[in-house]
Amino acid sequence: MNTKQLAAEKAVESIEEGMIVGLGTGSTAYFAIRRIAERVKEGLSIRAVASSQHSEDLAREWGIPLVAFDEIEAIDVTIDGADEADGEANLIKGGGGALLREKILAHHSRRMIVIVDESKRVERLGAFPLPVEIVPFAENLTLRSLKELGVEPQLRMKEGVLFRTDNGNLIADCRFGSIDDAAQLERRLNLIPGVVENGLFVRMAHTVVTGYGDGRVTMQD
Ligand code: DER
Repeated sequence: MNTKQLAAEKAVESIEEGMIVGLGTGSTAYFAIRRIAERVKEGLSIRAVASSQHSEDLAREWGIPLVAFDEIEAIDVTIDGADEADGEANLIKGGGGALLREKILAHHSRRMIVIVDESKRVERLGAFPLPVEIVPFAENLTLRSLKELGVEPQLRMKEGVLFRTDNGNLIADCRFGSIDDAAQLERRLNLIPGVVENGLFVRMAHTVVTGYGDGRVTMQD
């Protein structure tokens, strides 16, 4: 079993009967969704909401019951991956381009469980370029505001064209390098008109599950 699958399947053990479950996005979340579908087939009764069209499609394909957002008050547990996780469970997310919907699910979740392999565990956030979601309107001006923070934002491309999120927005990947104060940076970014959201998840994760190459898996609350 690979390290992402190790972490994912350990996290899915936390799902209980009757829960509303938030489905993350990415290759690690893929294993969690697959294991959730197995448990549903074994009789687990849950309903799910998805953080991306791709994850929603997987849930439908694999038979996980979905529920509309306007039918729920909150999410009991969200299981999602990350690009980086520091010792305080602060995260950089958005490598898969789903950060806005992922952050919405995380915010409304009683418990957010992050699933990573050991390569994602860092002392300090920032080696991974920070994804920033911006609206496709006057984006050159928004990019200029980002540059004033000392970075060279790169609009994300996919198959030779500008990448669009499920929300029709653009992603600017910003190499801040080592981030000293993630909370302050998150606030500064979101104050820029044109910035919709960014990939800093500060004090949002309750549990980090890590899979290691030697077969170990740890769960830190
Ligand atoms: O886009 C995201 O935030 C994803 O969770 C992502 O960053 C983690 O993706 P991975 O599990 O494919 O490494």
